[in-house]
Amino acid sequence: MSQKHVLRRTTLKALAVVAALGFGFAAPQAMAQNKTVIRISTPAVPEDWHAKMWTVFKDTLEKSAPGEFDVQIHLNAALFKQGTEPAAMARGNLEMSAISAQDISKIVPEFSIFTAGYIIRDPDHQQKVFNGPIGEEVFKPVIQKMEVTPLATAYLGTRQVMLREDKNVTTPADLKGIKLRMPASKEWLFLGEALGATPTPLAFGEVYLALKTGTIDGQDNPLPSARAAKFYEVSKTVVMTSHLVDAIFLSYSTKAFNALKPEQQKKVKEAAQAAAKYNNENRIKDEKEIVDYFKSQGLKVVTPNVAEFRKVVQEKYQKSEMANNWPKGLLQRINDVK
Ligand code: KDO
Repeated sequence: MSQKHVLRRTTLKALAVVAALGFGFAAPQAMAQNKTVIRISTPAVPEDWHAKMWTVFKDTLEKSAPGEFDVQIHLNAALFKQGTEPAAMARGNLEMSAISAQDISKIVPEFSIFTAGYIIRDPDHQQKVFNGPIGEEVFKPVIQKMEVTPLATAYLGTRQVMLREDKNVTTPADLKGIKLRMPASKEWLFLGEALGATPTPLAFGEVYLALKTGTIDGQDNPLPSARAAKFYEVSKTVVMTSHLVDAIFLSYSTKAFNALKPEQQKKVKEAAQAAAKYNNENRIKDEKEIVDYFKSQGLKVVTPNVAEFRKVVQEKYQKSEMANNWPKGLLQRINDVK
């Protein structure tokens, strides 16, 4: 073979490699460009139902809208710190998250009615309230003022108090002086105070260590979340206060949602509802069996005087500044939902 020939073949080979490489890089980029990216951030730990539900969301959407979306799930508050998700969504840095009533109340004060203890009776009551006319009405200012669009209501569970020491608790008076960790916002801290404790703000991800070292005396969470985050390993008592039938709202950045085609909006909403349904069913089932699990782990499970807790907590809320923001008649309407 002549030198000229060898050179030509080498050049052709090199061109082929460059072309292949070029394609290699270009193809995924083009794919990503065609897909709408949905970034999801949540402080939920992987074993918890409201973390797993996002995989249901992703799978459902992949089936109903194949190749249209690139759903990216970030657990453990790895992308955004707990409580900062709504602002990130409003700025367009995040498409989805499951936000709390406490997050919403910061911008929509009338929503604080749903942060009050002993208002929502049970998961069924919660779903009826948020999926009915009340939900439609209270979500309107959320969409307008917060620029996030709630798509489905997930039952986070019924919150119970857990303590690192062995203690008998009957009434709120027994929680006096207890450093009870609450998420860091004034609505959460008020709930801790209403329960009779000394509320201490801390992010969810820091609770395990704080219980272990004794920086805090206890925390409140639904029991499935306490199991998923292994809080039972560093607790001795569960007090079944059942003080908050908690919800989180699977929400989409309004700007990003409005940029979707109507049929995509419908599919995204359906996927969010499928995710919430998966979470709700599993969590409700879990809550029925979980007390036995905690007992098997050596924890003492105490049933306090719930009627007394309810009375004390409700009185504190009724007298609070927060209650001034509650729309007239809404409490009665919530109570009337059967
Ligand atoms: C918590 O920090 O106690 C809490 O239960 C508050 C909820 O609103 C929600 O943020 C939840 O944590 C996280 O999703 C972790 O389970």
